[in-house]
Formats: sequence, structure tokens, C-alpha cells
Amino acid sequence: MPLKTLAKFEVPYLQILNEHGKVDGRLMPKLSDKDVLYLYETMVYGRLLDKTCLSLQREGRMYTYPSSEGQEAAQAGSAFALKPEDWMFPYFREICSHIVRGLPPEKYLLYWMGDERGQQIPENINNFMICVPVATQLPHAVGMAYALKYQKKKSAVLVYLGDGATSKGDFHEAMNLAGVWNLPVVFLCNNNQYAISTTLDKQTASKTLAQKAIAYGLSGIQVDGNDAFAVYKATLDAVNSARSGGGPTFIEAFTYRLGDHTTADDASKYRSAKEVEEWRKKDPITRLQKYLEEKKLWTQAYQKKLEEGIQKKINDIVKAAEGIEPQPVESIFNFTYSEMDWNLKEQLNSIK
Ligand SMILES: Cc1ncc(C[n+]2csc(CCOP(=O)(O)OP(=O)(O)O)c2C)c(N)n1
Repeated sequence: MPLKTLAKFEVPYLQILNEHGKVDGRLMPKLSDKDVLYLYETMVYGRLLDKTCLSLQREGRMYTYPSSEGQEAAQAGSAFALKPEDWMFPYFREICSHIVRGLPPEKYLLYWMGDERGQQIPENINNFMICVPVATQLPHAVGMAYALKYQKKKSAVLVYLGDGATSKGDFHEAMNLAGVWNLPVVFLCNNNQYAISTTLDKQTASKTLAQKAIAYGLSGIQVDGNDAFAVYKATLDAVNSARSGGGPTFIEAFTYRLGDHTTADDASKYRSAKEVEEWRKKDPITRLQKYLEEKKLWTQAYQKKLEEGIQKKINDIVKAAEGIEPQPVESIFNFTYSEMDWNLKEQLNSIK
């Protein structure tokens, strides 16, 4: 009996904008100057809003908060590839994705301030809620993709996860069904190389996360997650394919979390300052800025004006979030069941 090779697989990697701000013109997706400026401004906005959240948390005005610093390109680049009729399922570290999808920003703050009104998404925005339990959003997203296919709708689902989520059973079940049912879903894995203090090599023996797609019959690609153009292109190709019956894709955005896991963490306990410094050189915002500067679309004066405008907007957002009327106690009964059980009704009556 001969020993033969049944199949061979490859794991593609995509980078378009390198850390010096230079693009590979052959791979560059169609983006107008206005689009690129929008991406840049969204990433700067996300970073400044993120910094504000960290300050609010330190001042006791917000609860535990997970910073997105360093992951802005993976977030904005992917969300920008969606159409309004597509669906977005975020995990908990997605500040720029929410901005791109038009979530009223005070809702983002309210959520992390522990106010459930931050989770009430306006009807016209196809976003699911922020998902803190690791990986549980993945089967939900696959369920939505199944519903879209069943209803013969030409929309796609984009679901975000971290590298740590790939170790959960939910991940494998979601990937498997997505493949078997050829569903219009795109998995965007933010591989920031840590799940709190757990390094990637303790998470998986796979050389890449992208190759996990192969086992489930999905398309898989690894992209430079700090390159907004590469993330945008890979996601655009994937959602276009999903919408036209081409099936699911798994995208691994290789990136780095520059900050602590959350405000309850101290990353200096498990990684070196040198490592962080090396990744700061690959900052997704700096490299896009270099690109814009070369194209004469960026100046110091533009940056100053941009940041001042954003800061003013952020001050208004914080005011709106903190100025909201407190909720009545009864509100805790209102959003779980369409019809309340007798025992909940009894409890509700007892506090009236
Ligand atoms: C089911 C579940 N288990 C444990 C936790 C605690 N927890 C919160 S974030 C996290 C690590 C997540 O790492 P990763 O998926 O890589 O995302 P990252 O935080 O790096 O963006 C853990 C274990 C949780 N939220 N949910």
C-alpha cells in the first residue's frame, strides 16, 4: 500500500502597509483619500476615547475596562468593510469597530460604567452587544448567519474574537457548523498574543491560528493586524465571498495589545518593557500617519486640529453618559423576558 499525500495546504499572509508607512501598490485595495482619512481619524478617535476610559476608571467613574491600544487597525479596517445591512458581533476589545458601525459613543461608555442601557443597540444598527464571556458570541454569530442564509438575505456576519477564544469549545463548534453549512460568516481573530498572562504558545501548538480554518473547511488567512489596509482587504474579500455564497472565512489579525489586559491587570508582571517597546515601533496609527504624510495628507497642524475636535467631542460624550437619568430599580426586571414569570412579578411588586 503506497504512502501518498492526500492533500496539501497553505496559509497565506497579507501585509500591504509596512511599519515604515510604505504600501505595496499591487495589493492596495480601492480606497479614496477620504476613506483613508476616515480610517485614520477613526483610529485616533478610538485611541483618545480609550485613554479617556482609562482615566475615568482610575477616577472611580467607570468599572474594569479593557484597553484597545495597539489594535485599532484590526478593528477599524475590518468594520469598515461591512455594509450597514451586515451584522457585527463584537467581543470586549473593539472600540473602533463600534465607532465605525455608528454606535452612539455614550452607549459604549455607559456599558463600561455598568449601565445596561449601553447594551441597548438602536434598531437601525446591526450590532450585537459587547460579549465579555470568552467565545460565547461565536455560536450566536453562526446562528445569525444561518438565519440570514435561511431567509435568503444577501448579508454577512462579522464576528470578533481574541486568540484565547480559540481554545474554547464554542470556537470549534462555531467553526465546524459554519463550514458544514457554508454560512456567510467571517471570524476576525485579534491575535494579540496574550490571553491575560497566557502566551500564545501555551494556548496552542499550531504555528498560526489561521491554519485552524483548514481543518473545518474554511478559507483562512493571516494578516498584519497593525496594517489597516491589509485587514480591510482581507475582510472585504471575505464578506464579499460570504454574501455571494462563497462560505465562511477565518482571518487572523496578528497584532499586539500595548496596554494591560484590563485595568485590573499589570502586564509588566508577565512581559518585558523591551517587548512592548518593539511593538510600539509597529504602532498601527503611526504607520498610517507616515503614509498620509508622504501623500501630503498629514501635517502637524492637521493633527492638532483633529485631536482638539475629538477631545471636545469626547468631553460631550462623557457628559452625556454621566448626565443620564439613573434607572429606576424596576428596570432590572425589564429586559430579560418578553413575559415575566409569576415569581418575578411578585418580586417586582414587592419593591414598588
Ligand atoms: C468564559 C470565560 N472564561 C474566562 C473569562 C475571563 N477572561 C476574560 S478575558 C480573558 C482572556 C481573553 O483572551 P483573548 O481571547 O486572547 O482576548 P484578549 O483579551 O487578549 O483581547 C479571560 C480568560 C471570561 N471572560 N469568560
